[in-house]
This record gives sequence, C-alpha cells and structure tokens, in this order.
Amino acid sequence: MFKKVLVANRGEIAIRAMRACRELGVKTVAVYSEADKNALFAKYADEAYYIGPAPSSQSYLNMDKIIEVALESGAEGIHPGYGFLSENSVFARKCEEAGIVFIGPPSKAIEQMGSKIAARNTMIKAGVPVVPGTEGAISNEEEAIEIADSIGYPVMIKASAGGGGIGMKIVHSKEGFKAALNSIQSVAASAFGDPTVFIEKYVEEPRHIEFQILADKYGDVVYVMERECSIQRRHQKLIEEAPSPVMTPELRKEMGETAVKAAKAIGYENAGTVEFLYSKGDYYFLEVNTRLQVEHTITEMITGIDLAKQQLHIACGEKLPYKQEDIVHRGWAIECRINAEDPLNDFAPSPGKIRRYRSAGGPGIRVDSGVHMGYTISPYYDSMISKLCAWGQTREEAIDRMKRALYEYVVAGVTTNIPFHKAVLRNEAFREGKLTTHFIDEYNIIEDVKKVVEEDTTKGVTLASVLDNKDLKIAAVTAAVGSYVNAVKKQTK
Ligand code: MV4
Repeated sequence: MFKKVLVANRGEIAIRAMRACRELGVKTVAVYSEADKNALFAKYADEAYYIGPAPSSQSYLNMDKIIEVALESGAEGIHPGYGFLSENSVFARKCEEAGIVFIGPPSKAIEQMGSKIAARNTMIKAGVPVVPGTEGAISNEEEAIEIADSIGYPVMIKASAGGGGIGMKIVHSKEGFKAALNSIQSVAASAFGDPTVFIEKYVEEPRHIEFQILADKYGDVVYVMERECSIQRRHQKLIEEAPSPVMTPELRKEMGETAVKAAKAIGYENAGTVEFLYSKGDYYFLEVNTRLQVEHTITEMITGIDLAKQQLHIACGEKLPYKQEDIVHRGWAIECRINAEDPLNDFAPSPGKIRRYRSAGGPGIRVDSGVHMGYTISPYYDSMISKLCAWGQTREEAIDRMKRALYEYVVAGVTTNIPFHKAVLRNEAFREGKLTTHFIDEYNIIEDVKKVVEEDTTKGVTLASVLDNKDLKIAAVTAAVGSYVNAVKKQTK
C-alpha cells in the first residue's frame, strides 16, 4: 500500500478519499486554494499546501504545481476525486511521467473516451450496443441530411469532442436540420476546438442507467451493480438510486457483462462507470466516466464495498479481491444532493455563510459533506453542501427514511434545494419508480416545491422550525421565505 497520497481536490470528495487513506494507514496531503484556507478538508489532511488563488484555473487545475507538491511532500500517488483534473488525460500522463501513480485509469483509457465517434466505433467493434447512427464524422451537409432521413426523425446531432450534455441538439424534422447542424458545429469548434459532429437516433424519454465497474491491472473486471440517475436538471444529477427500479436479474447480468466488455475494450483500470440510455427494454452505450463519481456512495451502501479503498488497492497493483459472484447487494439506497441553490429561482446558486447547521442521522443514513456551521460556501466552486444518502431494506423504506432525514436536516443562512427533494419524494410517480430524464418538467415539480416551501414556513413541519431555539426558528423561516420571495419577484418581473 502507499505510504502517502496527495488528494488533488476539495470539499466532500477530498474528505472521502482521505477517509479511505486513513483507514488504510496512508498519510494524506491536501492542496488548497485561497478560498479554501479554512476548509475542513485541508484540516483533515496530515499535511496541507497552498497552491494558488481561488479560480480553479489557478489552483485545482494547475497540473504542474500539484505534481510539484506531490514530489516535494513525498506522495507516491494522486487521487483526483471527481471534476477538476480527474478525467484529464494530460494530467494522468504527467503523473505517469513524474513517477507518481495517478489513482485512476491509464491516460490512454481516458483519451480513448474523449472522442465520442472513436468511442462509438470501439464499442461497436466490441459488440456493445450503441444508439443507431452515423459510423464516422459528418463531412457534408447533403450527406448529413440523407443520413438523418435514413435514421428517421427525431435525431440528435452531437459534437464528437462533447460530453455531459454540451454540444448536442435534438432535431425533430428536416426543416430544422441545417440550422442545427451549423449551430452544433460552431459550438463544438469554439467550446472544444473541434467542429466534428455525428448523428444518432434520438431516444425518447430515456432512463439513465449506469454500471459501476472495478478493473485491476491484470485484466480482471467486475460490475458492482447499477445506479439510476434519471432525476436531473440540465445534466446536473439531483437524485440517484441503486439498484434501478426497472432492473431484473437477467437484464442486470446482460447489461453488467456489456459494461465489462466496454471496460475491457479500452484497457480500463481502476473504478469507472459505464453509462447507458435505457428505453422500453433496449439499452445503448453512452459514455464511460473515467473517475469515481459523486453517487458512488449508494453503490457502497447496497454492496458493502468501499470503492475509494478499492481504488487505492488497485492503483498499488493488487489483484481484485472479488469475483463477479462475490458481489451481492442488499436493500435499496437513494442519494439526494443537497445544494446551496434556489429551486424557485431557476436553481440559481446561493453561496454564503451557513449560520445554522445540523445534518440528519439515525438508521440507514449516510451524509458525506465538507461543510460545518459557520462555513462559507464559495461562489468559485460548485454549490454542493452534502450528499444525503438513505438505505432501506426496500425502496419504500429508503424513501421513507430519506423523507425523515430531510425533515431533520437544518441548514440556515443559505437557500437550499431541500424543498425540491421533498417535492420529488412525495410525488406518486417517483414512489412508483416511474422515472425518466424529463421527470422534473413532466411532473411540474417546481409547482410542488412552492407548496412544500409554503407548508414548511406556515405549518412549521421541519425540525428546524420546531426546535425550541428562537434564532434557529427565525433562521429556518428566513431561508424558506427567502426562496419564496425570490420566486414571486421573478414571476412579477
Ligand atoms: C442522447 C439522448 C437521447 N438520444 N442521445 C445527455 C448527456 C450526454 N452524455 C448524452 N445525453 C443524451 N444523449 C440520444 N441519441 C438523451 C440524452 C439526455 C440525457 C442522457 C442521460 C441523462 C440525462 C439526459 C438528459 C437529457 C438528454
């Protein structure tokens, strides 16, 4: 095992990686920006080094500086967390060249997933189903129109260098095709420096199902169950669960084995996720996320496998300790991402000081967080306060526990999306497991959020509002009213 590891990230995921290190007796090195001088993760580490100003381009994305700190501190490996440098093949290569272990896949595996067209073709060759579409890049407009006709509308035009929802457009008919093609080509050129696009059939009302995988350096790969992440907004996941409500043992085996095939096709190592679109019994490969994901926690809850520790074991060259049949799951887990954002104001970030804070607890609850009372959420980074996860023996129990945990959760000083989560959890279709990626719009969840905020405010149905503490009560009510007032303001604009 490593003696010392540097964690090139911040917030809850830096703590998550360091928790794994601590359990394994590995010393930890944090790097922090100007904005994170007083952050919990920097204090949690055995050593912490300042690496630059708040903007991530000058700190958490500064590859050479981070590698320099790793070498200086004697760290043998770098855990990249998610976001920032985690899926940057240049950084992975720089680590490899500096003799530092990048705790993730080989740079080549990351690179191969960078071009969506190349990834599609690799997967087709490996026998992994992809959405029907073009084999290569679109070379001219006339040919593109013919292809779209033969695929049949609606189609989707996607940038080959894109990902995470940037650089793609749905086209419903021939009329809009040329304009959409030109727009995606120019977006792709300016955002990614590569105007290459391709066309796929548009899969309507899909569910987002992803398989967790673990792969060692000796070609062994296992799938560690699936997660469903259909409740999202503008490609920001808000609620995830494991397993997926639509999964059957037969489908799981088939999709899981497909995910393993995909991983093997790109020489994958370490923890990763294979994403699929699922619609009416069919599934299609979408992309591989070459990192430990935010929502890995729910997989840990249903399988008992510590994915962050497995990352360290694998990176050290240990063999996978599991065969596929060793991986079993029990019960159901749900994650709600608690963000400092206002669902009634188009989910605008709400950075600022957390004046009151008490997270939920009790049976089946796991909270991963990098904040505390008095902590100031910086406008420079994402606005996640915590990942609130609930486990139950059944999906119903997990939902009921999550509702109870949301009742317990106290955050004041910043507006949070807790009312959004309450609104989704009491939605009948959600309870029945009828999820799609259009869920929030389809069920007009924002209207229900308004009702939740009103109820919480007037009836005092949160723990925050009933606790016998005058300040606390005022703070909680202020937060709720704040978001409501913002919404009204917006409507009357
Ligand atoms: C699609 C699709 C429908 N049909 N491709 C969104 C992110 C990017 N990785 C691919 N995405 C999609 N690709 C075809 N051919 C619908 C989406 C999509 C989506 C996918 C997963 C989770 C949420 C989503 C929300 C909107 C659109």
